[in-house]
Amino acid sequence: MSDPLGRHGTISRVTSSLPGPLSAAVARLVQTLRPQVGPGTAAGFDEVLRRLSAPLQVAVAGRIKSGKSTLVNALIGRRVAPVGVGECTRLVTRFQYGTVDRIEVVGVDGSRRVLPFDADGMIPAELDVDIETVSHLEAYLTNDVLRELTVIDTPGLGSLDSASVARTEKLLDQVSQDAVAGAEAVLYVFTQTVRADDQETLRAFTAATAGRDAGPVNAIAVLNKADTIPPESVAGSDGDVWRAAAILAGKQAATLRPRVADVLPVIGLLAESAESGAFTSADADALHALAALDEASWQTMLMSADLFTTWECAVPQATRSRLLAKLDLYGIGRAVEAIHAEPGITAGALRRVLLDASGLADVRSKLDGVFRARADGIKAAAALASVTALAAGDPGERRRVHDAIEQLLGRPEAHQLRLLEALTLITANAVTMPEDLAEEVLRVGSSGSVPEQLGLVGRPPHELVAYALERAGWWRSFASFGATPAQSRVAHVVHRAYFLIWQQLRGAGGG
Ligand SMILES: Nc1nc2c(ncn2[C@@H]2O[C@H](COP(=O)(O)OP(=O)(O)OP(=O)(O)O)[C@@H](O)[C@H]2O)c(=O)[nH]1
Ligand SMILES: [Mg+2]
Repeated sequence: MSDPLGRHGTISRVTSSLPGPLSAAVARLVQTLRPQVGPGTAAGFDEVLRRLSAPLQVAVAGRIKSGKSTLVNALIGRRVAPVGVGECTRLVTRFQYGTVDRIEVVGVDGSRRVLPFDADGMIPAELDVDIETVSHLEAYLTNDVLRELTVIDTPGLGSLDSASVARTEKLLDQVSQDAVAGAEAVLYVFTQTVRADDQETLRAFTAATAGRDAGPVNAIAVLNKADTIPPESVAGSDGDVWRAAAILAGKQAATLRPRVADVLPVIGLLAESAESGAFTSADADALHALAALDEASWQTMLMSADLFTTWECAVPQATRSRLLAKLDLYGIGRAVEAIHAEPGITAGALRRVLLDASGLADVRSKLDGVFRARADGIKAAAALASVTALAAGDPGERRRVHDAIEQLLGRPEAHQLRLLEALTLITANAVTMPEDLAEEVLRVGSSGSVPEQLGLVGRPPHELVAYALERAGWWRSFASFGATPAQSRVAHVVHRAYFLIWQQLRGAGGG
């Protein structure tokens, strides 16, 4: 059955483009409720419906100059987001799929004006209008990545000396909350050290975007600019930059979990240059010329960017500056190493080496695994949160929405949404649990694969069945004895999750 959560065809116009059955069920709920609410709430509902059928919206967030726009370009595979300086880096830009490439400047008054790309095909760094009158930019691109993800590039959050959530929210207010309000997932960009207040920023940002907290289901972080980490500063790195980055990323993940699913090291600059066509055969030729230098000169040049550009050598300084801007020292070093290992290497193969060195492939597969694969649940949960918020002002509407949602969540097929809700309560610390139990809830709630949910990957089916049943029983007794009322609500949800898993496994012939 293509529509497992309800009647066929009732909202086929909307469901045809929905990411899955949970979103379809929520869309149906919203449509059923729509005639029963006032015009203001109804308009909000229409927006929720529109968002449900749009691609998953991922905001790229982080501190100022952490490399967010560079990473956006790498992901889209085109240098289109302005990088470095210019007023457009202070604006929210939404990159979405469109059949004709275009940029629109959206005014705070809702007006829209088409803006031409600059000569390099990028969003111009400066607008010829008063920036105060601009809400955000919308870029439509014919691009396969954007068919399934809308990417929202955000201006960097400044340093928050007092870790004040209120200030962060104010900052976001200035840069148009509207444009990021639809974000359903977050890709958080860090550089070398997670400062204590970054956790606050993460919380503030997600609170101000989706109106929900970030968690392992809808947030991923990257440790960007991995190439700039001095490996000697990281114990266990053996002088290797990438190993140092992996170690730091692992530590950050431990600090940030469960607010993010994972922290992955990446070199956004290399990824951008390799993926966007910025790395040219002329660049490859210049690298070949550098590879021919004597070893002593070469080692000296690699010591700093200044030495690299000013040292006497046959390659013109302007060419060296260009390489530095595209690859930085680490990328240049890696490319020259590759040429030494294989003198006949082609420009295409060299680009491949740089792409592999960037770590982008892992980021992409994480995005796929965490966001795309779960877009249905993420979008449905975000929509329910929006609907609840929209109806909160009117007691009658609030009750009707609440009852309808309860009815929906009571159905076995929609239980995943209840689980996502429980997960959010725990990651946001709204309900505290002993650590091992919290871990278990996270495991059950943040994966779509039964063996992963049970923590029994690779085990035989009968073990899975027995374990699901045992844990179902355990959580039921915990819910009744020993749990606080808040814990008990979560425990009932977890109990039912195990029970449904057990039923599903038995149905599949596992027991
Ligand atoms: N070495 C190195 N430089 C990088 C990397 N990623 C980005 N950069 C550089 O960092 C600078 C800032 O990059 P942006 O992408 O503009 O950063 P941003 O976070 O979008 O900045 P704002 O939007 O102004 O907050 C640029 O000069 C990039 O070339 C990286 O992985 N390694
Ligand atoms: Mg930027």
